Amino acid sequence: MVTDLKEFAKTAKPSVTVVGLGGAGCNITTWIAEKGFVGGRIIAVNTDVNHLYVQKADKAILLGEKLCKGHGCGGYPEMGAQAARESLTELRDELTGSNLVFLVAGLGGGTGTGAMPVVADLTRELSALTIGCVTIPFTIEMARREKAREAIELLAKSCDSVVIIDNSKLREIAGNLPLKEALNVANALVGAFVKNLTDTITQPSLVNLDYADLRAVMERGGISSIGIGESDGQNRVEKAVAQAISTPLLDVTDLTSCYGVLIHIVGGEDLTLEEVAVAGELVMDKVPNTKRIIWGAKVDTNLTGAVRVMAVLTGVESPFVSGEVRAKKEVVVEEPKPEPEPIKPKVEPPKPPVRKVEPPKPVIKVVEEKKASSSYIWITIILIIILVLLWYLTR
Ligand SMILES: Nc1nc2c(ncn2[C@@H]2O[C@H](COP(=O)(O)OP(=O)(O)OP(=O)(O)O)[C@@H](O)[C@H]2O)c(=O)[nH]1
Ligand SMILES: [Mg+2]
Repeated sequence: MVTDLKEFAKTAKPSVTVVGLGGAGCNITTWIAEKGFVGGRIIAVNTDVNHLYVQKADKAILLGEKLCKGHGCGGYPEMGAQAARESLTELRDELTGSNLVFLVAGLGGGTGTGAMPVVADLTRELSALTIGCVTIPFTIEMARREKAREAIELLAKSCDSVVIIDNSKLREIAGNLPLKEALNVANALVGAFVKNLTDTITQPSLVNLDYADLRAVMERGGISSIGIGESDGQNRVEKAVAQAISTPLLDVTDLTSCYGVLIHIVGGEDLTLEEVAVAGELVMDKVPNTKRIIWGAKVDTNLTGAVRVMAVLTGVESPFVSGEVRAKKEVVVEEPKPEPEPIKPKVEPPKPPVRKVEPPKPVIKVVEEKKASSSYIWITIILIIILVLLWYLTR
């Protein structure tokens, strides 16, 4: 009987596939492969052959060989979509039988951005729970962000959930890092999300996540935002949860009205079940309007003394996706125009208004001069009268 159950457990395990699409997507799947990925398969997919052949994966697929000739898509998502359609048979062969598919990419280029919606349509057709995991470019990459926004509109329709990390939000958790290091932080975040989730579903963990539970939270979950927090010492769980909830890696309009919440906790060997339960309750307090909450926990011996909490909020509304961010940007672009005006007064003051007042002075002088000249006349007249009187008396 026990043997039967063991056999059954093996076949009942969900089949997980992680697909890295484009340059960033493949960098992330290579990060996962290097950390050791035992719960599923990794497929690296790119139109750029030079980047593809150095990746670590169970399978590599060169997308759109005829269309792109192994040179990439040069930032054109339409070309990425076309390349994916060209390779659809190969993709279908590799993905058939998967229950859970993570599609991973950095949005903003051509291959990942264009190919992901096409591959998502395929995996949904194959009845796999399809979770898109994407990063969106930094705020300074304006044109790329707009491409990313358009792709998310498509992904929201074709994926069950799209977990989004805004590269610009990384500063809040990682500080002002050089670009390459910031991208590595993003890769590690997306990679950890995929790996932790897969581990808790497929490997024995402190608290296992059930594939059916995951499906209940992520299926038709729409846009999802992740928050992470880490702490040690006293009240480490409270502090880690507070941090995870207060710094979502995608701006959300209203945190409290999300559709579902997935909490994942990693701690050292000292992590207790009590702490796991407390973390769940604390998150529930912060998002009171959701009933769909699931959590999993695992022990990582490298983390003794500390806990790391990851909260995934599904079905959120984001100003980035709804276009409010774009609208704000337009205002920002227009704002500088009136700016030169306030500078004018600063330039003008040197015109001394005091000097303008000075000209009346000559008028005053003229009046004084006139007064002086009339008194001279009177003195002369008086002198003449005195002289006449003297002359008369001395005669
Ligand atoms: N998270 C992350 N983002 C990256 C990485 N490398 C590049 N990016 C960003 O991801 C976006 C897409 O870049 P790539 O993945 O190189 O583009 P691609 O999908 O290969 O598309 P093409 O090269 O145009 O065919 C850009 O905005 C990059 O700035 C990376 O290693 N990690
Ligand atoms: Mg590329």
